[in-house]
Amino acid sequence: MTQSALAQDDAADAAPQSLTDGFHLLIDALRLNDIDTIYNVPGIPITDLGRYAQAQGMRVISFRHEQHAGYAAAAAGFLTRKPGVCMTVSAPGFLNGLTALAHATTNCWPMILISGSSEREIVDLQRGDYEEMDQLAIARPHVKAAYRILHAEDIGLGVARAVRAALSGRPGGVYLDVPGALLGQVMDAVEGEKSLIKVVDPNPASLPSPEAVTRAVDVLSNAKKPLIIIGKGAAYAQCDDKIRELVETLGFPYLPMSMAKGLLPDTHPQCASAARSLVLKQSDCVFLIGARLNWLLSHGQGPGWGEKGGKSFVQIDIEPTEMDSNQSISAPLIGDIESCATALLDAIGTTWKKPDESWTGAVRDKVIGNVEKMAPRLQNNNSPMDYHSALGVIKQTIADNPDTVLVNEGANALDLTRSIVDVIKPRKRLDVGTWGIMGIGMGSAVAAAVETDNQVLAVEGDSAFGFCGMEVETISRYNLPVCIVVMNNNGIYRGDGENWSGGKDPATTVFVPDSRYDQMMTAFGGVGAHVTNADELRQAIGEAFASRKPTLINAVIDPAAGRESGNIGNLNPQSVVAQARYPQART
Ligand code: ADP
Ligand code: TZD
Ligand code: MG
Repeated sequence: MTQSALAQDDAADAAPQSLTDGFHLLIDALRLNDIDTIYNVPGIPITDLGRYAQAQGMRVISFRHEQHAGYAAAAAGFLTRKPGVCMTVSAPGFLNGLTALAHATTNCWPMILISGSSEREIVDLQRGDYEEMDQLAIARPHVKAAYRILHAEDIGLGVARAVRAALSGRPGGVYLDVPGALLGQVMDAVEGEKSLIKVVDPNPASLPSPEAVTRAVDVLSNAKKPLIIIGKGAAYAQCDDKIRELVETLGFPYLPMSMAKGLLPDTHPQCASAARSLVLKQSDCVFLIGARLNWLLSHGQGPGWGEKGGKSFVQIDIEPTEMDSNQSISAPLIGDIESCATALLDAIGTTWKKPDESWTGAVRDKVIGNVEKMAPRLQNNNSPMDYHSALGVIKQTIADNPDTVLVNEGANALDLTRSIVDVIKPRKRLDVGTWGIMGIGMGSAVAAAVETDNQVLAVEGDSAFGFCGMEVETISRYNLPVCIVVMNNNGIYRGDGENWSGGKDPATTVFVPDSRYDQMMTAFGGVGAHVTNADELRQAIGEAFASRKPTLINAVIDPAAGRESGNIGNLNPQSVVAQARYPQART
């Protein structure tokens, strides 16, 4: 036996089996609540917490930056309906993780950020501790709940409160503050075990009232041109068969929001995605299922929504205060989606009269016409590619491999992928979410691979990828089946921007032209490919899927192919002064 092994043995003797500590209680409390994975970046005071968690059989995925560990935890929460857990060090690590925690809260996904922190007596007197910060106070405005645990015997309680807060009602982010000293606290092992709490029914069914159901059926049955909008709350709810039954029984055309794509296959005959403008404008009744009337739906108003006051709204949501947040909701159904859908189906029975063919047929004709119009654009083999030629290949890839999790971010790279690439199965699309964040890609890809073990295809704008690109090392290190396609158009929106002063600095929106992002993956032992046309792209993706090796494909896109801000250019502020001063600004 070596000297150090002997020393370890002595130490083990000195710590009898009858004791436990804060480290182990925290790990035991998480595991007791079915949390088996932690997304983390190590450092004081949580380095050993990660080691011990791994030693105890948890999956601990260490990232290069906390923001991406956090985005992974947020995506894991959406995919699994369990809180995704991210663990960070104090102050700067905590702040890096906080962006992702706020993102989880904004998207209504369950996540717990556990951050080590400095000691209260030093922080509260601002005596200047290592990475000192009042993290609890800073977290609070961005989360559903924030708790600090000071005593080992309260760890069970703290974790139980965090799990329940994250999952119950409208899900969201929870912050758990873990001062370093807590982890080293020792207590009796039997007492410690007794102090742990397994949360019972953290996500209880919430039934709509019978009056609310009757009212909703009344409004829906009076509609002549009804439309369903399905949001990512419905994807999160994991009652896919019930939602499909409801949509098919009602017989309304439906629009899936971005991350609700695939809940019913995008190829479903009632899917109206390719007739979006028509159905938003002409419908007379909109039935929202786990979708908010926020900016992504122009707040349910404006020219795209047809005549003012020309629509009634029915909405299912778990959160009562969501109602009337943008438009008057004639029939609110407050409850969980499964209970509401079940109650509606029971109420309408077998006598439901589907909407008139004059409406559903017109929508269907528009869909078929638009899909046919798009088809030839998706089949060109030009070099460099435009977005459409690259996405024609990706569309076929997903059609052939419907279990693939498609991760997607960028501007043009996002908007065009969303509208062109059909998703066939539920929860197979992860993207920028409610905030439209750049940089969620690699964290989401890691979470998708870790949580599902399915092949992941990340379609990334070159700018979007830049926010999280260092995590290709993480993907390589854990040997995850992730294929990244960087849509490389040399910049943000377009790669042909100019410096309007005529000076020597590059334009604010362009990057080093003809960069080779593929070499970032080969630097870490993964596979890199550089492709300039659709045939080469098809081959590179085929090889990545066959081998399941970490792969990065640098897909060369015409720098002039994109549009400013993709589909949301109208959100850019404009002024007459600027337009008079810069001729280039006139559009
Ligand atoms: P999208 O961006 O796809 O339109 P949002 O994130 O805006 O979707 O809306 C999701 C909505 O779903 C939120 O208002 C949330 O409260 C709600 N929600 C989440 N889970 C459930 C559930 N199980 N039952 C009912 N509503 C839910
Ligand atoms: N920072 C963060 C965190 N989120 C953002 N959404 C932005 C900045 C602003 N932004 C967008 O909204 S899209 C985008 C930025 C920087 C990048 C678009 O360029 P891209 O995609 O290369 O990713 P395309 O294909 O060139 O349009
Ligand atoms: Mg770009």
